[in-house]
Amino acid sequence: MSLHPRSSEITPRCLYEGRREWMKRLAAGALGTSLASWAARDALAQATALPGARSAVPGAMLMDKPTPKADASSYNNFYEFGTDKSDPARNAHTLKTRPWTVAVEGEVKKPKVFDLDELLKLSPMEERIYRLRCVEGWSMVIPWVGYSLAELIKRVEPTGNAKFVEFVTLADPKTMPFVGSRVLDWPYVEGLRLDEAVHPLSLLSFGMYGEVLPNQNGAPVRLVVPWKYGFKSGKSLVKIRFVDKQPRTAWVKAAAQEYGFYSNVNPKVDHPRWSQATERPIGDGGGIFAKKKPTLMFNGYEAQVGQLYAGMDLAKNF
Ligand SMILES: Nc1nc2c(c(=O)[nH]1)N[C@H]1C(S)=C(S)[C@@H](COP(=O)(O)O)O[C@H]1N2
Ligand SMILES: [Mo]
Repeated sequence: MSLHPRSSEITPRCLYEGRREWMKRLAAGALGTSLASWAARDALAQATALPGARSAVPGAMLMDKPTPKADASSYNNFYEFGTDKSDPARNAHTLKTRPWTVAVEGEVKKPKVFDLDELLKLSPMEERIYRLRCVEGWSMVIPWVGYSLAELIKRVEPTGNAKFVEFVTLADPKTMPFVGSRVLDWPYVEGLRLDEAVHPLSLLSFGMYGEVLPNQNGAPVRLVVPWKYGFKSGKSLVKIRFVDKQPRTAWVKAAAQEYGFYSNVNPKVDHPRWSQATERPIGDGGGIFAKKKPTLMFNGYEAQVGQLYAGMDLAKNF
């Protein structure tokens, strides 16, 4: 018998014998060295749990069946790690998510650099089942864990000059292989109007499926703005800046005629190169043959956010 069983050999036995039985067996047996690494791995697995209480925010608990976790963590957009959907899952293990700080600054009375542990304790964790709809036409339903961004915003007290909020992703060429490539102007910057940012549905997220975020989904902290196209939800945030002018976001800089500042999900306003009327749910083996379904105004969150855009021409302010 090998002293170093691969995890592919351990896992099935674990499953049919029960983990506890198997751990006892390992402890009693002659597998000392592999026990140490297995125990370390087990501790790591436990450290990733991040439960959240069912959210009471109106609209936060979508009734749709969640996308399988394996799909949500292997089909990603995170250009810092490559432009292929499978690149982030393959490459993002190099991202170092601790220690981690988020600087909250600009037009606020109480600017502050928050340590990740402080942020994790700032407000109770909630689970929210949101649809995330990519501008490319695919969508997922994900149980996120986090709390309203408004909880953080009220701590720093925006001044009267704060009209917009800028969200800045880490840009570390040593751990992010595509930072330095010319696909986008780094760091990745996104932005919201202040009233959008303080809307209770705007989620500062630390986890999904009851666990801390996988790196490829934007660990250790990201935004999820469910009524906007996916790219508005910046990942791996290191800075949140309150400003008086509409920020120049990474996608506006890359192609302003294709990706507007607002980017609200809208089936009636097409992308210049394709329709936005339908979407393809990812997962359940559907792949590229999955049946398309109609895209909903504001991604289905119209009752909650529609009034933010009253009187605006959404074809012009796309
Ligand atoms: N920093 C950063 N954030 C990002 C992106 C990115 O490339 N870099 N891609 C965006 C896009 S286009 C989408 S659709 C979502 C995807 O999130 P997910 O991989 O967790 O589903 O992340 C958004 N946030
Ligand atoms: Mo996207």
